[in-house]
Amino acid sequence: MGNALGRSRALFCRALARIPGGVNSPVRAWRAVGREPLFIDRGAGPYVFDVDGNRLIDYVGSYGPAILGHAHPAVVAAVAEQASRGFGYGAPCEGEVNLAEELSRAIAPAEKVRLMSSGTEAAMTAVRLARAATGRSKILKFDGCYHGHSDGLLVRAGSGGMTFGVPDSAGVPQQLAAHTLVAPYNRLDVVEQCLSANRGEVAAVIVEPLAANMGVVRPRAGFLAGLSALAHSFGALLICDEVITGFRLRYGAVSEVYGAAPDLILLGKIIGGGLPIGAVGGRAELMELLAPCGPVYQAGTLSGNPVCVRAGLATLAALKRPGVYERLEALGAQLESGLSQALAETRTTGCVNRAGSLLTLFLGVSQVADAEAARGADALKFSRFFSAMIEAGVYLPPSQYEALFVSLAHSEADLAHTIEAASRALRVAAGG
Ligand code: KE4
Repeated sequence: MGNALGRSRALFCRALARIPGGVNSPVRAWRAVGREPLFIDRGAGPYVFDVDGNRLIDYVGSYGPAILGHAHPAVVAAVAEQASRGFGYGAPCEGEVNLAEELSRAIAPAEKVRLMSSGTEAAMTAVRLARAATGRSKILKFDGCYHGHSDGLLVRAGSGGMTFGVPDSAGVPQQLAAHTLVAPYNRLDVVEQCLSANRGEVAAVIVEPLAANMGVVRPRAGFLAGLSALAHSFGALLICDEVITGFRLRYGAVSEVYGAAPDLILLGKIIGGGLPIGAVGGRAELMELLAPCGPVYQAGTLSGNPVCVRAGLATLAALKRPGVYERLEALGAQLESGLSQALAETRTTGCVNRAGSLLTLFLGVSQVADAEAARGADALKFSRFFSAMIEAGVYLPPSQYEALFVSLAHSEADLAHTIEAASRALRVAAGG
């Protein structure tokens, strides 16, 4: 990066005076990589520009929503047009119906959909629905999976929970955490033991069908199909959290591709095109437990916001075009291959876990199939690697436990630059 970081530094000082940690979401503080964060001024396609004018190839992508790249003209136009008619009315609007219909068309299990403003709300709502539907209290989640920051799900959580080593947040009463069971990802045997030991008490199993909050970890063959069968055999619902994977790997959900039969599906990020959104989808009999038709209360001032749903609809329209997911797969494969080659050339211990345009470069470990293995990664080496990549104009997620997001706007040349920078950065990280 050519320009000094004066403005970012000054803004961070001001931010620290008024915002806890200087950020509105912990991972943005860059504490895991031991640097002060950059303040971003704007995004355009695959790039972000910091407030000091440095251009970086962006693999954070707002942590998933920017699958088209930043400021896609069709999305900007849809947002501007809707905004010109007001920002929200506290009343239903056509866009909400259009988005709900489109999500139901794309995701068969989502016979009905409730929109809200975040993935956290979606997970909270799904858990409440499952508890109401089954009359049970316990939830089984997986170590390293992240489902937002609602109390009961901040147990052995991924994402920031792993980044900051606080998988069990303060402020969550033990009595509440006791309702949350935790099993290692990809371990059906442990799931069966948990469900047997808590027979008749587990309302739902909640899972990221493809984990992306302990870094990317793929489900083993048969894991999700087996999980569905196990959950249902014990009378529990299956909740698939597709806040990241929904419309990321295909036009729809990934659960069904992996053999899962979810009762409820969580969505977010991409379906809002970068504006605040979350959604729960499921069969009508379950979803109609929600107020005003049923006894499960759930609400939100900005749920289904007209501007947000228009951004989502414009994004989905662009993703529906032929060849989109083949392109994302090809870009992801190019980056995976290049990073793997960089590891080999620099004789660095590490591995690349990828699914489509989602990937994580783990350093210091040769294989990662669950959170315990991910915790064995070399976080110090990753922080050195991250810094060297920033200096080379490549903006990775500032944590070993986040995924890189490749967008449709990234070019082969952007990836080639990234791969070349990674070779150099791996040498720097090794102290070479
Ligand atoms: P939000 O409440 O942040 O909209 O969504 C929570 C959530 C739910 N489920 C999954 C699978 C998620 O990945 C997330 C949020 N993802 C993180 C990144 N790993 C958001 C980044 C942040 O917390 O700043």
